[in-house]
Amino acid sequence: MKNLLLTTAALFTLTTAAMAGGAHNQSHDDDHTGERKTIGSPASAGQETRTVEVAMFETDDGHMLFEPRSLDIKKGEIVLFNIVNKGELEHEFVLDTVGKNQEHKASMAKMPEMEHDDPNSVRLEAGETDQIVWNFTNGGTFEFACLIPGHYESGMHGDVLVADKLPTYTKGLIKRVTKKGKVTVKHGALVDLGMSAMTMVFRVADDEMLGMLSEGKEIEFLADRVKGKLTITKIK
Ligand SMILES: [Cu+2]
Repeated sequence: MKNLLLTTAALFTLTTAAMAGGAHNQSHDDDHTGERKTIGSPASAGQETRTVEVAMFETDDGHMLFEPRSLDIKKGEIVLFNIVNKGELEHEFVLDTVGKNQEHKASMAKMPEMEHDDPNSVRLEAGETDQIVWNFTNGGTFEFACLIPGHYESGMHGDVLVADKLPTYTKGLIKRVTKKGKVTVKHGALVDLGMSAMTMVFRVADDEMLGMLSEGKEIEFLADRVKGKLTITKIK
């Protein structure tokens, strides 16, 4: 999964990055690939071309999550995020490159009381809501995350794919799940792979995804060939 995303990201980082919002412009625009890229720039309410509702919450089994778990955004879209903290703890929503989130997370670990006030992030007490409006001017794979110590590790992060052409999700019904990480899915046409509707065995990207799958569940998914095996890489 990670490798696949990094490859995808590399394809889209050819554009020279515009200035990002946020207070860290001068210092660390480079991510670990050494290329300059940013997630885009702030915009104002009213300019949005799409609205996305984001919920933050804790689960009974000790996870902390965002809903949706990931996002696909068309390059050039201006997105208004309506963010609500449905949990009992304080949470944040920080939209940035994976590299910058890692840096930011490291400084938060040293100084947990540190609070940012950047246009690409909000920090909300239980029950609070707020908005971010963001212009996704650059293609790539970015991230939203909560960087309060321990929260990222508990599940509070998701991929943001920004691309000219978004992948086509396929609907499927799970017929069988094996412990070895294979799932049998009765699915519609896999448009991007040029395959018609049928029932087929797939690998899954990781254990986290395997845990989300069960017999009889209906999913919308992306699949690709990973190391020669048809693999479910993403679930909506
Ligand atoms: Cu959090």
